[in-house]
Amino acid sequence: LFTAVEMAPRDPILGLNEQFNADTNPNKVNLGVGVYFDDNGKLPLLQCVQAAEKTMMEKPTARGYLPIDGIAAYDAAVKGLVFGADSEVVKSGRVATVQAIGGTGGLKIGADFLKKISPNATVLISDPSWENHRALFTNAGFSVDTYPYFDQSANGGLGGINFDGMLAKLKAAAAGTIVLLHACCHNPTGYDITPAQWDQVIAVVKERNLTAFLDMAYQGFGYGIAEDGAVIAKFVAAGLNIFVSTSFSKSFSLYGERVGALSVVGSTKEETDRVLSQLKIAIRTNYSNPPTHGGAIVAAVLGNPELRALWEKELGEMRVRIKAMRQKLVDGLKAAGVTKDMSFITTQIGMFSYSGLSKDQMVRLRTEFGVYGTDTGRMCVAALNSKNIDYVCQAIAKVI
Ligand code: PLP
Ligand code: TYF
Repeated sequence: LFTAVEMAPRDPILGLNEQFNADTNPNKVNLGVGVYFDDNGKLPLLQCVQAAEKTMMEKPTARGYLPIDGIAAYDAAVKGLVFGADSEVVKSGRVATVQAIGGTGGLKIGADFLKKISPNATVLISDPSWENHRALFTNAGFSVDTYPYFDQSANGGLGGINFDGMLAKLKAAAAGTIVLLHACCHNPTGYDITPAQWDQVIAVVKERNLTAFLDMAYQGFGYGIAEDGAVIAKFVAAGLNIFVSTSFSKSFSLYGERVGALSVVGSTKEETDRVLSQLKIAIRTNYSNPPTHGGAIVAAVLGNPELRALWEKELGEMRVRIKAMRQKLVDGLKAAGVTKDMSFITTQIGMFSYSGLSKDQMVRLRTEFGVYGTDTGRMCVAALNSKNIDYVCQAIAKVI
């Protein structure tokens, strides 16, 4: 049965983790995987999460099956975060939100539903994108192509967004094409388009009758919850039927709990109810219904004004710390003798920086210094801290 089974390639990012764990260099630094660590290099357990769990443990509940679409209070809270609780689109019942197994689960449920209603559509992802985007939509049966996004030759070789190329590709796309967009904090580059550029993208999506699928894995890591959500409101204001996947892996530091969601905007409540019924079929045929614990934590935090304020404070601290590390990286590289202008690192946003380093340089960083980033030059700046920053700057300076 298995004689012809080929060995699958390792996930390039998760594979790096294994290599990092096996590295005996005492100074090693993992800037590979997109995970936020605090200034002590520890994965945080947020206070708001601890408080919610404490209350939950004081009144333990039995673990029956959840509804197929998850905890109702959770889904309502997601709608509030993504669209605004008082928004017309939510109040009129035009948003179908289902709890999902992480942001990945939200993408997969959306992909399976789309395959049913638009079986021949092509999916366009950014070049480059989170590699799982391609794999996931390919696995759901779509052919996946890319739109230009990052251009290393832009800004005199420092790198930047090829917006003209992106827009031209979208303009040339066939009606019905599914366009996967990073709502904020683009992974892997760290470059987001401007609000004015979003307006142009939205105009093309509308004019060409494309289907926008917004991946929102980092809401709150750009400029704030509401600020990062503003792009969604723009799509809604344009009257578009959109898909939005949400992840709380990073924003609640709940990676292993697998808490996410998918939201779909319909044209009327009646249409949205039909869409919801189909999303439930997709869930049922994948894993029946979601797990309880992570969703219950997020619902408890978002449903309690004090805990919600605490969460926004803690999320804000993560955001501010990442920005401070970006500045320290720029300053540290300069102090370490790098003459190239690296200030683009502070114009990038979110957890990642496309550093512009070559594959050879990234391999040297890893093998000679134990500093792990991806071969593409991506570094997770959210894993830098006041203890490892100098070492990382020295190492980068030596390979540049
Ligand atoms: N989308 C993007 C752009 C991501 O970077 C990630 C990161 O993990 C995900 C989706 C998946 O999120 P989750 O871990 O919640 O499945
Ligand atoms: O891009 C990252 O590093 C994160 C984590 O298959 C991740 O999004 C990486 C690879 C993967 C799943 C999650």
